Amino acid sequence: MTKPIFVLNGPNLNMLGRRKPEIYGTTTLADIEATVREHAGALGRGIEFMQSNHEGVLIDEIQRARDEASAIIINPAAFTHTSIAIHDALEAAELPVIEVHLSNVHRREEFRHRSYVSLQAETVIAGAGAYGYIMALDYLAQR
Ligand code: CA2
Repeated sequence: MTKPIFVLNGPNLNMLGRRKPEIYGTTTLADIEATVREHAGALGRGIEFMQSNHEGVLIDEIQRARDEASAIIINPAAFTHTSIAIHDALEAAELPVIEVHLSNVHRREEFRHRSYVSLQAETVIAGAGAYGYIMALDYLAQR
């Protein structure tokens, strides 16, 4: 049986839909999970979906993915711009990595323009909102 795709979400994404709708929209993370799960099912794939505010917890999941996942879709949130540890964990995972951002980080503050994660990502999707996760699934399905 095909291993699931891990869909990992970083700090503060649990606040989606509750604040900053002008940047991140009104969709909650639970809404995104339901949509992603349904779309993955239609593609005949399973997912494991999680969010953490803690860098080490995300790294533990990336390490688990190495054995238990077929690919990683990750929105590392602010850790995108800071975390060499997440970069190193993704490198060690040796899996296809798709980096997703809800907002177009390149149209925002300078500090969001650098991504350590992109060095390990096969594909980067930014600015498509929650649909970016669906694009990531479709990309993996046709890969
Ligand atoms: O655009 C994205 O998906 C980001 O990864 C979101 C991160 C941000 O630090 C990245 O630069 C780009 C922030 C997620 C925080 O989400 C919130 C949602 C609602 C209210 C407050 C924060």
